[in-house]
Amino acid sequence: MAEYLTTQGYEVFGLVRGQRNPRVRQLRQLLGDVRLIRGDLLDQGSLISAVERVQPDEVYNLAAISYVPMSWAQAELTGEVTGLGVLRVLEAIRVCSGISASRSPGRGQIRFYQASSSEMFGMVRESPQTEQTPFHPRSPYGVAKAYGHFLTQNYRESYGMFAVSGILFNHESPRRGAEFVTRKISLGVAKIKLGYERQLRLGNLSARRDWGFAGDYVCAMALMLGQDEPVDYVIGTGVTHSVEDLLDHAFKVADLDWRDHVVTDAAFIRPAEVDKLCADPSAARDKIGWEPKMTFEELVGMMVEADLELLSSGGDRVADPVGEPGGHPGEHELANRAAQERPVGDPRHRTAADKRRDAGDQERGQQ
Ligand code: F7E
Repeated sequence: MAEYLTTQGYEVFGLVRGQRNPRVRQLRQLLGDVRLIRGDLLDQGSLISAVERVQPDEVYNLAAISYVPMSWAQAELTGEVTGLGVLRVLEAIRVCSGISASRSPGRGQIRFYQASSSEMFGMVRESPQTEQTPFHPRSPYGVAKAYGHFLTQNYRESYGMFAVSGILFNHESPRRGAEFVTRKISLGVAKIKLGYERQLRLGNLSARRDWGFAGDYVCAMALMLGQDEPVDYVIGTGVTHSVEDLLDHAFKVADLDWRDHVVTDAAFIRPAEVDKLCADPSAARDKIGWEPKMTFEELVGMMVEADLELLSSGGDRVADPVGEPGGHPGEHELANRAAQERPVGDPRHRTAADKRRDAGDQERGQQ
């Protein structure tokens, strides 16, 4: 997002939380032009100071605990950051702009964008999902996003603020964190192809998602803030694929067959799953002229190629170039817990190739 806004001539400020945040160095390498200021979604005062200091024309709230399984492990924190964090940003804008129930914003008001999520649709009432589809979130993350969504709408209606939500479906790129399934698979393919690993352990392979390219989606966010009226839009491709489809494409890019390497592991099955999501982005196309450019196949190809290149060139940060090495602690904690609970020799650890090898061993043993 910051990269796109910089190319559009914006002066971009990024909020950084904590002391010695390990992402700062990586951010500076990637986006030298972005000016970093301190602030935390858990701290109202810091947000007011940040808005006062920067005096922004536009505020994009993309911050969240965004890894869905983490939201069960730390449900309260997810509510605080992903849900109440939206309230704190809106309040900072409202207070700094001097808006109250009796005083509406004037011209040149700060425009606010909230990153709402297709996870709010959860157990879907209809397919594809539009701006009118009711929400039925299936995780603490989805519930927190629904709170932020309705609050953004409420500040628009209560105070006349230019506040909009983009209901974005899964958006991916080679910069995606290694805990999310697209990147986990592209990295997995690269590691297997280059001989670092033989297996890739995944959860529910039949889940279906509407996966698009993040680079296309950032244009939609900026477009939404550039309109005369604040309106919420669904942003997605309108095409859905299963995790199995994703595996098919990703492994084919490296001339591999996923059935030889993928193990289903109960550690990655969620307490409540969102089975299928598919966007109807026709309102965004008709009203603001937004359309995705990159296809699913191109996206998967790009991600696998990027990870093959990263690992072949000795990239030591194999997990996440803009995140924490080793992926998300939440995922590893869940995986480790399940692995500890599982007996040694559990068949869920075995790939199709392992089973074929075992069958061969058995046959040889019997001869
Ligand atoms: O899972 C299944 C998993 O973690 C996609 C976030 O950006 O998009 C993202 O949420 C699907 C799920 O993304 C593994 O069960 C199978 O059905 O990549 P994901 P997500 O949960 O859809 C929405 C729009 C957001 O707002 C979120 O912030 O893939 N799956 N096996 C797996 N998923 C993961 N992570 N790891 C697996 O091993």
